Amino acid sequence: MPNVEVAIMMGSKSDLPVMEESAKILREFGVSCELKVLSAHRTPKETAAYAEKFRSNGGKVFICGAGVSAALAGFVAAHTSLPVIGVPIDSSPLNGMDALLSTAQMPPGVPVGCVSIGKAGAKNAAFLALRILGVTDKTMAQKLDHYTEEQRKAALNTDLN
Ligand code: RP5
Repeated sequence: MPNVEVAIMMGSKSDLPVMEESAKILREFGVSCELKVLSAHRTPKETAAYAEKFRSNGGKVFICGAGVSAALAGFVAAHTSLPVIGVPIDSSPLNGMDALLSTAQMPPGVPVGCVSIGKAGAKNAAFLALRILGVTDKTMAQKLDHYTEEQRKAALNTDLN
């Protein structure tokens, strides 16, 4: 079995319908990923241990989705120097605005790349992870160029009549 390159973490199983959008895209591009329920608030010790160990197991990028007062991405970023992408989840009465601010507003020196709220954000988290992998993986960079070209052609071929 190949090493897991991208960890997809989420604060609760209730986040899965959003976060599986990241997994679908990574798998389409042939990237091994692992989905885990781990929470900054509910399982802090296990979350820290996972974040600290991931690099030594061959891991390269974290994608972290959480809702409400979303500490997960920031908490993981505090326990690794690998890139961390945060997906704010719209699971609260504030429709994810609380998670957006708590994911994005990190103190200097502990970066989280925050994408947009919900499924669109989860998809872009995967594309951003692929671009990070593409910095050193030429084949991945070519696959992404091909995808961009296909998107361009599809947009230009849109028939509205
Ligand atoms: C957050 O609380 C989770 O990321 C989830 O978005 C939200 C609600 O969790 P559950 O009560 O559904 O487990 O920590």
